[in-house]
Amino acid sequence: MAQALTLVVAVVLIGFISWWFFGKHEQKEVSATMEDKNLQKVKIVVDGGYTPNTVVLKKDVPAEIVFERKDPSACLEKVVFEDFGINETLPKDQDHAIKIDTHKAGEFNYACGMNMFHGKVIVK
Ligand SMILES: [Cu+2]
Repeated sequence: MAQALTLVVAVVLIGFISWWFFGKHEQKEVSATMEDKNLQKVKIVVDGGYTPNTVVLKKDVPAEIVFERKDPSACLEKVVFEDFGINETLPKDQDHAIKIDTHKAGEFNYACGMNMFHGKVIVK
């Protein structure tokens, strides 16, 4: 009986670990949409991480990333784009737009204030 229980616990644990590594952290990539001729926008929901965590912006078109933070933790309160010198506090349950410079193509990482959760902006 104890053995069976151990087995069940092991299976559940393995399931949880694979979900943690392969499920939650799957790379989702979303392209910004044109709001008007001169603005592209993409929304990222902040809730236990960033969804989507990778966004694609068109080069040389002014861009805004709109963060909506649903997560109450202080961990995700800040978002940091090191390459752009951006370090902003995200108000909870509100849309917060951050302008991104798209003059340079490349991949730019962003993270929470403690560098625990990560995302990526691709400009191309
Ligand atoms: Cu954090």
